[in-house]
Amino acid sequence: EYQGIRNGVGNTQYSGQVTLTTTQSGSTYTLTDGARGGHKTYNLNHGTSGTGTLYSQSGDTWGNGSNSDAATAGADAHYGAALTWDFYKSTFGRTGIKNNGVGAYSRVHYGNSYVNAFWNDSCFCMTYGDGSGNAKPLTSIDVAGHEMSHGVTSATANLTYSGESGGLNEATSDIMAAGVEFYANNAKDVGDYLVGEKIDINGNGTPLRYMDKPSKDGASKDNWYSGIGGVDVHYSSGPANHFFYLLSEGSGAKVVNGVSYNSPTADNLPVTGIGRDKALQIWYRALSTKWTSTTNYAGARTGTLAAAGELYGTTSAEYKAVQDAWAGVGVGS
Ligand code: ASN
Ligand code: ZN
Repeated sequence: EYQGIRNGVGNTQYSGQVTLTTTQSGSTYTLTDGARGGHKTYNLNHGTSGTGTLYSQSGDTWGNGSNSDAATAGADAHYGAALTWDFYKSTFGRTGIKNNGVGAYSRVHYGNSYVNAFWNDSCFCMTYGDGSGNAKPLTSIDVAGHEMSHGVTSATANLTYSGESGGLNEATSDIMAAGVEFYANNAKDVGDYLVGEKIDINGNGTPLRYMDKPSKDGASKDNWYSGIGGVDVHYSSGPANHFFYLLSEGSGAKVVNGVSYNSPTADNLPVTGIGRDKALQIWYRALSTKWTSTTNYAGARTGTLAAAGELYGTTSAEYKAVQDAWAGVGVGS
């Protein structure tokens, strides 16, 4: 019987109609991505353990764009995983989370009314809740990119998930999530420096996090201070997210893809952005070749400066922008 890689159709909740890479085996199709290390997508059907069941059906069109069809979340998760794979491959030449060509797997419909998503190194898998109340399913592009990037961080610097290194770990996931969302270039979910804006977790349309001015969420820190290691890693990520925004777009007011930002600096000095593509290269090079599990904010600064020096030279505008952006968030001199 025929067996092979297919281009199916996904009717997603967040990205509209997209192509999904699937696998046909005889008359059955599954959400198995043979073009991306065999990444599979499973339906937990409200369970909280094991894999549930691999999405499997007789046709190759998945979901109806809303949560009324259990395959819609599967389509979004499968698409998000493919985008994340493609982003890392095309941006950094990284093939898979461990850079070994091997896919992971996603699980959707975790538990009941679960308003979160998470990566787990033990199962090497991603899990998404359905949300609750105002909060929609957690299967948006940026959440997929955020969670899978936790796996990349584990496989590289392995930043310990507490203290300042934990904030850098979280920021890495937010930064790469923004990278994935811009890379996707999807008109229904445009690239932005916001995290989780499609989930509506607050019920008023605001995102989970803002990279231009992290304190807009009411809890994240804009700038480094002695003692920031004592706050939740999703808030101590603030200075690093802010650094990345400043390095990419510069300080002050700016509109990107129709979204308005206004990024202040701790030292009230301006930062001239070098563009997101270069900022991503600097961050990834530091993550994958400079940092270790105990890297703190001071170490993040020296690591990104070393990376910028190698990529662009120590007398470059890029190197100076890294210095200025860290000073702009209160790190170093
Ligand atoms: N969604 C959360 C995160 O990836 C789960 C957690 O708290 N680790 O940050
Ligand atoms: Zn995270």
